[in-house]
Amino acid sequence: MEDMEIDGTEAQPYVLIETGNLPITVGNRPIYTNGRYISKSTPTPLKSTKTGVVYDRRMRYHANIHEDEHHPEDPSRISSIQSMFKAAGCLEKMIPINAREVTKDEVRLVHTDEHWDFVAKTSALSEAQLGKVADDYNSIYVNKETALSARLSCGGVIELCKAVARGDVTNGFANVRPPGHHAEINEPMGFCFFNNVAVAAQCLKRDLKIEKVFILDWDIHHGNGTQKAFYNDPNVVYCSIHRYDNANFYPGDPQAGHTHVGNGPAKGKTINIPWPRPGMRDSDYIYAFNKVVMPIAYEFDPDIVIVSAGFDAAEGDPIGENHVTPAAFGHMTHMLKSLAAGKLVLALEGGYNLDSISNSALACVKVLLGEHPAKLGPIKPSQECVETIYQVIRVQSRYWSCLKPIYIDSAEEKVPGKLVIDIMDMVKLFRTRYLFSKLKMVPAPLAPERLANRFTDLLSSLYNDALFLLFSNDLHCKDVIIFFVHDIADTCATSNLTNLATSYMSDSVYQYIETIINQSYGIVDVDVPPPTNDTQKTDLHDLKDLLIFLWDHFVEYANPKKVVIIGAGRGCRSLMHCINDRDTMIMRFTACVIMVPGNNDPVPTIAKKGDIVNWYYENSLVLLPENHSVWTKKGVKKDSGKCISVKGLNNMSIHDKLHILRQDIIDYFLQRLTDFIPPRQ
Ligand code: OKP
Ligand code: ZN
Repeated sequence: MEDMEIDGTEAQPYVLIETGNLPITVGNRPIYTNGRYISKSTPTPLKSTKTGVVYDRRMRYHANIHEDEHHPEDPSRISSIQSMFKAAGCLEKMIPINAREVTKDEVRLVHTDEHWDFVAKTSALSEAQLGKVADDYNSIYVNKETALSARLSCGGVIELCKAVARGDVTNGFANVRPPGHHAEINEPMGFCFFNNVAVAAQCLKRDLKIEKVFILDWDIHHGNGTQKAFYNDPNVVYCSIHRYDNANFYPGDPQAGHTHVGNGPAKGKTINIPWPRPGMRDSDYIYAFNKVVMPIAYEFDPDIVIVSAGFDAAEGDPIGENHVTPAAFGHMTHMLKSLAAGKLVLALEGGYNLDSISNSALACVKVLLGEHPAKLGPIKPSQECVETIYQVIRVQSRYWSCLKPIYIDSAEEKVPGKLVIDIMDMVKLFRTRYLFSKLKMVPAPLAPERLANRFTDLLSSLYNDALFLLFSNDLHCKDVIIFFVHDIADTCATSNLTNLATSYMSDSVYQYIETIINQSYGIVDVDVPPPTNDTQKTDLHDLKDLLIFLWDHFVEYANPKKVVIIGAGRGCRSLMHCINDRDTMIMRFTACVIMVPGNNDPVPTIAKKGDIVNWYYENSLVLLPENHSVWTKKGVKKDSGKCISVKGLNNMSIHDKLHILRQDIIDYFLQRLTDFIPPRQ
């Protein structure tokens, strides 16, 4: 019966083979005839992995014409990587794939005709003209060989991608330069001429009928060119992890922010993971992979994965200032290998420390060849990482169902009859109830009619959604009011809430509130939400207006004898605006100001001249970690207040700092309150 079925459905010849006890399978079922198994004539051996490598020394010809000044995008980048492959014994295990010059026809899949002509013509220019061309564009240099090198770099990536797509090799590494991901449709930029990866992806679609391409860009810089090339293309995902610094890091464009997600049918097919500061580590990258990159990649289910593999996020890179180790690059490669049946291409982009890029590239290639990645320590993402990923998931969960169970954010998801609550809302709700029952705190009594018109919008968005205000319920009969502006309880940041049984909420702010209430002081407590989008600056501006409003209508209006102002984290900046704006009244009533700024926030300063500067210096306490950037300056100016360097605060979250500093802060303001002589009323 079984035989019949097989013979009837399959045209290939079968042979009978002696099998002993081996279970031979055909079409997933062992076939048995007369004591022997039957199988296809060529029993296919387990397919072994083949790894391709592209290298051509002519890509070294593109070099800076000013030989005396060293340029980071140096020819020796690719030769030192290649020597490393050789020295480690990897080169002989890889299959060389020849680079060839990209054709105009291929380049035109991404770039304009003019761009092709422009690059081609550079080889005929004089030295002076070459220098001028370089000056005309954003961060490039050109020599007579640039066009050749750029064409080989792009053609090399195409050839490797095609070899992988066809199955000639399983995966591979394109050791190429100049890089490509900044190259725009019509101009070179950021050391790049042709967008190697973008052109290769288009070639795969056109020539090999590949449908879906996943591009992961782990270069420290955002690949503006690649993002643009596929911004409307639903079949190509562009996912980039990059240093952003609020659009201050190269290429310095808000397009690299997490709210840029693609257009039209391609919404969600651009995924930006923008780090807000330098110094990101293995844990941050692995966390981004675990939470965003891999879930989306599985859901997208690509036919091939191409990595814009710059190594300028590596430990030791002079430009990137991140700390990714070879082990983490190996792990990221390993994870990506699990997609697209292993079809994976790594194409070099940036990376400017020769040792770092060689070691990192080697770690990747070893994994491509089948080695296991080296061990990594436990994954402890930084607070900035968790906040960034939270924002990315909030935005991307509209387009990727794999992210939805974690954060359900948009109104249309709140199906009637289904109970769906944002975790942040739960935390706020809990705090409201807890603080109410324990300490008789009440949510801000901000009835809309009491608000000037301009705050109605602000509060309906902030108050209900993110900003969180609590007041002690009898503010108007308090002699002392504490005006406390701090970051929202960053509970969820440490417990990722993947397992509720082992997740805890701890709230260092609570300890302060408890002390304040026990002293029967009044409190106006403002929880500043994490920034929610690229317009952080506007948010803070609004917050400043709100703080001034709270000062006028609650603190000053309650007519206390003494006030203490405490700012922590993001709140410090807006609080300082408020102090600058209400300086006269604040000087009259305030016994002291305590500031605990965030690690990467500048120390807020008094903007005015005159009395307020001296007053602030004498009546403030600004608590900073020893490694805060303010200490690298010559002397801290008076307008920054009384800055104190505190041991043991380095790199600590606001939450932990408040916890550790609690006794000192409380002792300080209690003492100041005792010493303060209120103005006669
Ligand atoms: C290329 B790749 C100008 C700085 C210019 C250019 C960096 C290009 C990086 N103020 N920096 O993405 O590594
Ligand atoms: Zn880069």
